[in-house]
Amino acid sequence: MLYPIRNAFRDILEINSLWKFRVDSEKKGENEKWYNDFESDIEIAVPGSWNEQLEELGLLHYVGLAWYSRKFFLPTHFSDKRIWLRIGSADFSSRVWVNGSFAGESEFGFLPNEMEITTFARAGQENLIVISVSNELDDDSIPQGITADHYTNENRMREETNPPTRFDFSPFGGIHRPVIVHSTPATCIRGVRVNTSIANSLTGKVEITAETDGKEFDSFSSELIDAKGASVSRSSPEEVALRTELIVNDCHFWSNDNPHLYTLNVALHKDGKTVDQYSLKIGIREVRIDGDKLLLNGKEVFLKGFGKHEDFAVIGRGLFLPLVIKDFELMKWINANSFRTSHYPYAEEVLSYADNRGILVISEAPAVSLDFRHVTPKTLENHRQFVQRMVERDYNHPSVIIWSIGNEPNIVGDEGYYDGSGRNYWKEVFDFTRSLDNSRPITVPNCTRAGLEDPVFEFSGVLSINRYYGWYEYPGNLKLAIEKLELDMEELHARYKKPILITEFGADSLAGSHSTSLQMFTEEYQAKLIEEYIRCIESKPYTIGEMVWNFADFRTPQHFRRVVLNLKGVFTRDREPKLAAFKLKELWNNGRKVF
Ligand code: GCB
Repeated sequence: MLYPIRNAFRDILEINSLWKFRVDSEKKGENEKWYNDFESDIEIAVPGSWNEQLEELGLLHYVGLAWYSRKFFLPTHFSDKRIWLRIGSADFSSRVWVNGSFAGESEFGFLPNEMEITTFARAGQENLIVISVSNELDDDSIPQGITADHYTNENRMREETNPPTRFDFSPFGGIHRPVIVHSTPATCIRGVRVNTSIANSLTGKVEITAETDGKEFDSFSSELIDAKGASVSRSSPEEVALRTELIVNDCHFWSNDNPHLYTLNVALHKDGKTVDQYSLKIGIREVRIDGDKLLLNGKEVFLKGFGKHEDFAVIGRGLFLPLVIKDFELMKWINANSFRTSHYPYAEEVLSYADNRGILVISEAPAVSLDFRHVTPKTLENHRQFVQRMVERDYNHPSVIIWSIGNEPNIVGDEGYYDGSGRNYWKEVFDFTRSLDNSRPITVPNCTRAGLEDPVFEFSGVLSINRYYGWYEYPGNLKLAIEKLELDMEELHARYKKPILITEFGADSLAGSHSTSLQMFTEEYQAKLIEEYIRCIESKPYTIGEMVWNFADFRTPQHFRRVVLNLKGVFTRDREPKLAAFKLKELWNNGRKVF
């Protein structure tokens, strides 16, 4: 799936800003044909979640259906083109109508919903887009949903959150990423996949595969352009196959220290004329696990970073570019080199920026806290489809070095998970992911409750663990916490002989709260816990990284253990540094291991 671009053959029109909005808690909109437009005097900004924007209308914790509508003028020059509509993400599911005709739907939040609208759209006229968005989830969806009844029936009332979720982040609803109408020629490039490798220390290899729609072409070409605009390698335009290999001499490989990007131009030709062209930035690099090491271009890399969230005041989960810039500046400031897109794929704009800035990314599918007592064949099917779409979307980003295809399965600690059903499930999802991409390691972070018997370890290339000793277990007791952490790491490594990544560890701290003793919730306790974890993690030769939970405080569903936000951020929600941020900056100085 390609990000829309503008060039001599393609155009884009962003349909963001203010949309008309209406809540449909009774789900009557389709019967009443709201897709032909509906009455409302409420407006909402796109991208952005409805929760905090429209809190005063009672939407802070709203889970249900809502409708968006927007009129827009489609320029006349779109008339001889194919026209597409792409919603960067509408969470968690959406249905779309253009000028009253049903155009498409998606059950996959956090990913683009793209559809062809050539037959519905009217160039040179005003058009109407209506989108219904729901943030409801169920047993079949990825992530899975939960209801208040589940908690009661399972006698887990003390775990109940409001709204009920299986995860610890707000189930924000809304259109969260840009809505773009774009055009392509009748015969067009619809997919490009790039595999890069190092032929020798001076030479890079780029294998390109393209997918097209339409038959009106007789050749395909590709060309790599360097930062100065000079051509560094090109295929012969006679190439009919949609597959080609380019060799780059004097190659500048992409790495976190030197995130060198080339522009790849691919084109279709007919009778000697170009009929479509697509361009994207690529980085030439190789990722590999060798024994207990993670290698980038053959050199060991140790991940120092965070689990993050797409979360900010008012805009909620909406893409907010100033925040993307700020977060990357803060990651550079603190000497981090990586982050995990916990617990869902982030906006493509974020990944492109990571490519530019040389920040390494673990891209995650939102199969968070799967409860195997409620997993259905449809859950598995949705999980596979989700991974397929995520891999397709993010494949070409050099920054993406690891796939995480879930997080903390069996957080409820159910025995049934170990009877082979959990293993079969994960085998299938891992095998499937590997069949889509065998160039990157695949992992699933494990939680303490699922234990070291968790079947995800058998299939993971990197063993990822989330540990909260010193917080949820052994609160306030850092000595015991570190002993437990060390035991887990040693046993895990002895059993599986694979590298270990600590994908989560941390403590809540209330900015401004201090103590001279070890006292939970103070900035000192958070900083000390992080420092002790890092000392232990870095003392082990088989660890490949440490990711602090979390980069910034973030909003969660209501629960007695959360004071509005999860406070494990080393930055506050508005990005002010806590004590732990200064500690990390010092510990991560120059990207060297300090212990
Ligand atoms: C976890 C989860 C994460 C939570 C975190 C916490 O294990 O993966 O989503 O936010 O713990 O703070 O409890």
